[in-house]
Amino acid sequence: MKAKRLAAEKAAEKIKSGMVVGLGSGSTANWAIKKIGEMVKEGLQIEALASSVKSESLAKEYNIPLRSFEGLESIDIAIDGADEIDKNRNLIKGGGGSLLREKIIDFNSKLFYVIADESKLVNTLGKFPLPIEIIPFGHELTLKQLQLIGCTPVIRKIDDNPFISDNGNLIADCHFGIIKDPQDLNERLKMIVGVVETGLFSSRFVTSVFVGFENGDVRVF
Ligand code: A5P
Repeated sequence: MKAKRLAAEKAAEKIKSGMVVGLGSGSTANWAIKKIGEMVKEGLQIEALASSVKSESLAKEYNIPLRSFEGLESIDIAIDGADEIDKNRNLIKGGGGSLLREKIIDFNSKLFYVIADESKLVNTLGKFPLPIEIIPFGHELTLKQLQLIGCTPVIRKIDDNPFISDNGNLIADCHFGIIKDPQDLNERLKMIVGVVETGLFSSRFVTSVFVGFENGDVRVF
């Protein structure tokens, strides 16, 4: 808890007036949204884009000015959590099911800061099942294709009902085991008809990772 908050607040301090800010999703990103809300209250002037319905309502609660994508020139900074971060800064995201909107925002941002506690650091991605957003139509066939690529996909459920993303899609949690080449796997998954997006976020788009520790340290790499 403390570690997530420390990382989130340190990254939020990078935001300057005049910036267009991408708000992440999840418990760590929520700390960033809260901090940004405090900064706005103290006079920070920004416009924000939310990566999920939940983040949008939290931003509204903290009076963070939101904007639409219409006429948007660029996003200056995005701050978002992760489920796994490898030593090269490749990520697995989507534990909360918001991976598609997060990816659109994070990958289109000039600066992308990842925030996490130390529990998210791994040598190699893959212990956390990879979330993949898939179209509901014919999803049984899409799952078969995912199996052929080498994973055991499980349709995410909430109280025995399928979890439905903000975009009306399903999430397949895919157990691959160790992911040796995230870039290659992402490309192969994106070739499957019915796959909308994967939770593999390439290090190429990551500016820095802020890792919080329970002893109060924040490491940036
Ligand atoms: C949301 O879909 C995810 O990508 C989150 O960013 C990720 O699951 C991290 O969540 P926590 O900050 O709650 O651990």
